[in-house]
Amino acid sequence: MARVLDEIRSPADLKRLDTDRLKCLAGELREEIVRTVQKNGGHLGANLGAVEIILAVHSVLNSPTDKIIFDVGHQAYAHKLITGRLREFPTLRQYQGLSGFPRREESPHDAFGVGHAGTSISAALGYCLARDARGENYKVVTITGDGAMTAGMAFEALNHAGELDTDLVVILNDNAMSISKNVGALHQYLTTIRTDPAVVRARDEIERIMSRIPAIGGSMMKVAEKLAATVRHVVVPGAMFQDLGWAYYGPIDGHNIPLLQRVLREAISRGGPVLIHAITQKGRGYPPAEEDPGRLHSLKPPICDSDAPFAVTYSEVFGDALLELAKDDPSIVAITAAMPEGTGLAKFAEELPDRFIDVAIAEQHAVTLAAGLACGGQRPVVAIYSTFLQRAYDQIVHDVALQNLPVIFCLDRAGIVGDDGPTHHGVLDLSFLRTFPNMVVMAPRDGAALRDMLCTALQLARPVAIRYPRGATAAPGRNVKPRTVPLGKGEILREGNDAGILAIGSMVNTALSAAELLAARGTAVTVADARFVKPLDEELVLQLARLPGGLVTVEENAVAGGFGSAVLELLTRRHVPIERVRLLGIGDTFVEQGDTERLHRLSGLTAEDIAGAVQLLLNERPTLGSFVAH
Ligand SMILES: Cc1ncc(C[n+]2csc(CCOP(=O)(O)OP(=O)(O)O)c2C)c(N)n1
Repeated sequence: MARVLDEIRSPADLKRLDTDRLKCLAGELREEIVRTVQKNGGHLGANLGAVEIILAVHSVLNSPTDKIIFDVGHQAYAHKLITGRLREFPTLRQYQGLSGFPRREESPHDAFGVGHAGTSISAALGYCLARDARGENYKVVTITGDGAMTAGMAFEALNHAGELDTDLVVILNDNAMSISKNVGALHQYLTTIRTDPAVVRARDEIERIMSRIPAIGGSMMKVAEKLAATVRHVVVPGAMFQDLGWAYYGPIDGHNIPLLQRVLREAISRGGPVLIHAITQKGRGYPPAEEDPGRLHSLKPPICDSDAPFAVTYSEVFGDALLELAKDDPSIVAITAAMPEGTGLAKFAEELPDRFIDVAIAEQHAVTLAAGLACGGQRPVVAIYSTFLQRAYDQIVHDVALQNLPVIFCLDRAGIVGDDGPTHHGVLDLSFLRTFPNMVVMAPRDGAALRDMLCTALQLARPVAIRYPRGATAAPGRNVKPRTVPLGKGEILREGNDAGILAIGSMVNTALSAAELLAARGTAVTVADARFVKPLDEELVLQLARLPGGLVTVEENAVAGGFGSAVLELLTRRHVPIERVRLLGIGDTFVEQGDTERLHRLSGLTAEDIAGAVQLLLNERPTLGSFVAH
């Protein structure tokens, strides 16, 4: 049977569809999303829950003239499917395929690029102010999750917009879930609105009134006034949004398309900042995701063989090690910003709930909270993905490093993460962390080293960052006790007299493979695991730089300001010539999405690339200033 979806070339086509056809389209969109995510991996629950909101918004607005701005953006698959990207949808999250998030370069309908949470209202307000200043006349609507609403930026934007007289509609897509269950007082507040019997009665009344509003016509305003009075009577007193200067409509059923359309039209005609509180169900329409929305938040692409020999992930090693250490040290506190599962802390949360803190999507707060905890005598361990810690740059500088506080940062997903793409690769952390005075920066080459580094960090009375990649590692031996690593000491793993390879973290094993390739070609290299980016093992660096063929540094981080740059700084400080030094790492570019193996290849980070760099060094005659930081 012909699908409605196949008739939708652009959102303008939605305007021809009646409610029944829109409902049918919602079902087809869900089927398309489930089918593609099962094949390619990707975000499932949030996308399924946002289908009706997206259809309602697109059928009322005129995108791309009107601007629809997503938060986080992993709810936008239905939006992609109805904005001319149906044919390309099978390429979702693949190399050179459709992004899993809105991207401005992908479509004029993607009004703002996203991936990190909490940006929608700020970006939308920027659009509104630009529109007003330029005398333009388009509408701006955000689709903002209840999780995203816990981010500091969302509060900052609510605060700002609430005192401006600009037309902006925020649809709060409230499914009571972040990735896992949402947390915090705002979440409690929204839950009260959702479940308080008086509010539920008011909501039913609103829906009854709204269902009587004609699509067009003069009585609309009157009915709307009655609606507003009802809302004010029951919901608004003390309502946070109203107190901040926003008109508040809701809560309404976020799966009821005609109701959403009517409330949105009313919100637009009202003017000023308006928040529509829409209740949705994460995973809607796909029973496994409805039953376990946390687990089916996202799916991984089908397992690739290279993962097979490994039983554990770095996240698991970290979570298990911290739990064991915390059992012996009652001052240890684990902190996450809405990622208990992703960071491997779920077991810790279960076994030591009093020493586990989930601050919601509030990375900046997490860091300064940790600083306060450290001042109060606790040992905070902050587990945040590398890419999301970028948010908390100043908190690390000003609140932790400047006061030399013993806060431990555990940065998961450091390096190239794969199909989530440029918003999620964690390739800048070494560059920024190593510039902070007092900070120790380490990167383990495997799970056992991660445990050792965690143990080491707890011995140090200063800020420490440990960064490790996404994915699997060999399980550290159960009976092997973690050891402390001497501060600022690397480790030589293989000796050879021709040249040196100094690698850090995830690149150490690749460097060892490069040494094998070189050995087969008759070249003997020394391979060392630097372990520390800061403080650097000066002796080791000098020793390797003096090998006749020179030295190649390798890191899964930007070359600019990264580990190799630190090595160059050291060598120039010690007046060692640097013309026989090569830096391998991520170039001055945002790495695209794709499978990690391909992205490593494209970034020049394979064993063959490292071996090639060594060989080039050996073949080249040294010329002054010939080092390449690509
Ligand atoms: C700054 C930041 N921190 C953490 C994340 C990881 N993350 C992705 S989605 C998500 C939950 C978002 O919840 P919500 O906004 O309610 O959207 P939903 O998935 O429920 O639609 C989190 C924590 C992120 N994307 N950005």
